[in-house]
This record gives sequence, structure tokens and C-alpha cells, in this order.
Amino acid sequence: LPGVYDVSAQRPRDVPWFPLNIRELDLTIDTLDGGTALINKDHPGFNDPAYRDRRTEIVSLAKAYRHGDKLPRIQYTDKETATWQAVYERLTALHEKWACTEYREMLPQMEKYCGYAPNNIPQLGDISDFLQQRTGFTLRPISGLLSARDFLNALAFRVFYSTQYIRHHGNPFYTPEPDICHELLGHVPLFANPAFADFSQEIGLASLAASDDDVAKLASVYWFTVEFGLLREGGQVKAFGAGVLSSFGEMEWACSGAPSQECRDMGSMKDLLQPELRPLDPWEAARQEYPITTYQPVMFCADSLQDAKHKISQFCDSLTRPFFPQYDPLTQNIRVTKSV
Ligand code: NLE
Ligand code: FE2
Repeated sequence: LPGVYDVSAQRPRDVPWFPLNIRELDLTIDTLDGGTALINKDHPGFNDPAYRDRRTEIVSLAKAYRHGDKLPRIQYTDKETATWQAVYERLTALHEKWACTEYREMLPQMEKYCGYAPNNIPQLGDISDFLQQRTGFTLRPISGLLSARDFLNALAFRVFYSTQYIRHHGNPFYTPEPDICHELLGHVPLFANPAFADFSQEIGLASLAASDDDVAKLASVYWFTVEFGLLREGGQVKAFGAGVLSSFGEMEWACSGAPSQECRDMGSMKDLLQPELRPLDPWEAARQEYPITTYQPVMFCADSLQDAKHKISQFCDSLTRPFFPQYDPLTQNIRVTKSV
């Protein structure tokens, strides 16, 4: 409601700016790339004007979105649905083998309540309503890659920024950028898991007013867990990271122990035979460098989702904080208690 909460009335603060109310997420919608994501000469969509126009169309809806609006419903074309179908069918077969139990348990519910099906790209609004009732998470449309600070800050409010366009049909099984397949088949099912939702919010709270250095560390820990995390289940390596779960190529790369040449080519890993798997150590993950346009050469493997959650909590607690922010879900405000 305009006037009730005036987002433009910002008072100066002596820590890095962060949103104090969920409505202030409207101030953090600028992406690093102006909504083009990684479209460059190597992108399969670079020389496809029809694809680029469609991206612009979907992205402009995300740019116009403000807190409280209805999430845009997209009428996906047959061509887009065919890309989704190829990804969906190939991924769901692999998930049987290589997705962690917590993920596999959730998928039937996504099919039942959110419109997940091979021939239908689900709508963000339906998913957001479902998640809200399960864990209090909601989705917010975004045009492309956000800064780590803005992206992580939103998790404190149990808000997850989600792209809505789909990857190019030229390479459906791996893309370096987020797209609707990555969000829906990678991230969304685990946000319906209460323990996972709690720990995502914890990372978000730790990022509020954090120094640039600590935000970079948190982003790296996030990358090696929520995006590319692995865990062991009965001696087998399974995926819980969304970037692995949404990519046919990277899932085989990470979990099979012997990725095929076809799969390695897909992620530009012609020379490396397989990733180096290390036991999860957030302090080490915080310092580990990573590429964003190829498969991950180094990956971290937790003992379980609980283990990852526990270690990341300890890591968040170890950061020096100016104060301890808490989220009040009734008012959707951050409450700040000064540390001594
Ligand atoms: N590589 C992932 C995929 O193909 O689905 C997307 C990663 C986004 C960080
Ligand atoms: Fe992601």
C-alpha cells in the first residue's frame, strides 16, 4: 500500500545498506547484467533474435514486478515447452539415481500441487503459494543475475528470487545461467523442506549488513552447498545442490564417478576426467575459487543434509557481526539486537 510503508524514506545507517522490511526488496532489483544474464558470443542464444526477443519480453515483466503484485503468468510457447519436456524427462530419470532423498520425496508433491509435468511449465505463482503454506518461502521474479548481497539478503525474508525465462533449446542439458528449469527442478523442491528452508534463511540473516568480505564468503559457501552441494547416502554420492539437480550433464559429472565424454563436452570439461570431491568444510569452501560457466572442478560432499546445515550454522555464527538480526514474520520486518 503506497504511503503505509514509504520505501524511499531511507535514513542513513552506519553499516552496509540492507532491507529492513520485505517491501524494501523493491529497491534491490537491479541485476548485474541488466537482465541479459550471460548472453555473450558463446551463449547458444546469442545469434537467435527470436530467443532474445522472448527473453526481453519475459524479463520486462520481472523488472516491472513490485512487492504485493500478482506473480506474472507466462503463456509458454510449444517450443519452450518442448525444451522443458526434454529437460524434465531426462532429469527425472537421473534424479531416481542421484538426487538426495529429501529432494526425491518432494517431487510427487510438486506434481500434485504445483503443475509439475513433462508437458507443462509450472507457474511461479502456483509454486509460491504452495511454498508459502509449507515453509513460508515465497518466490519473486527476477530478470537475471543479482549481486550476491541482494540475493542473499532476500533469503532472510524467506524470499527466493527466481528467473522465469527458459534456456535455449540448443543445449538443454547444461546452461551457465539460471533459468526456469534450474529454479524449478533445482531449487524449488528443497525449499518445501522445513530444515532446508530454515538454513537458507539463516544464510540470509547472516548476510544482512555483513562486510563485503563476509558476503563474498557466504556467497561461496552458498555456491558449494545450495548450488553445487553433494552428500553421501549409504556410501553413494548424491546431489542436493540446485545447479547439479537441474543439469543432466553436471549430475553425471558429479555423481557417476565416471562421466562420459559426451557429458564432459557438454560442460566444457574435455580434459578433466572428473571433479575433485572434498569433505564439506565451509571455511575451506568460503575461500575456494570456482568457475561459473563450466562444470565445477572442485566439489564438496557433506555427510548428510543435516551435516551441511549444522556446519553452515557454525560457519555463520563464526562471522563477526555488528548485531544479530531476526525476522518477524508477522510484520515482515527485520528486528535488530545490538551485540555487545
Ligand atoms: N548449470 C545449471 C543448469 O544447467 O541447470 C544452472 C546453474 C545456475 C547457477
Ligand atoms: Fe541457483
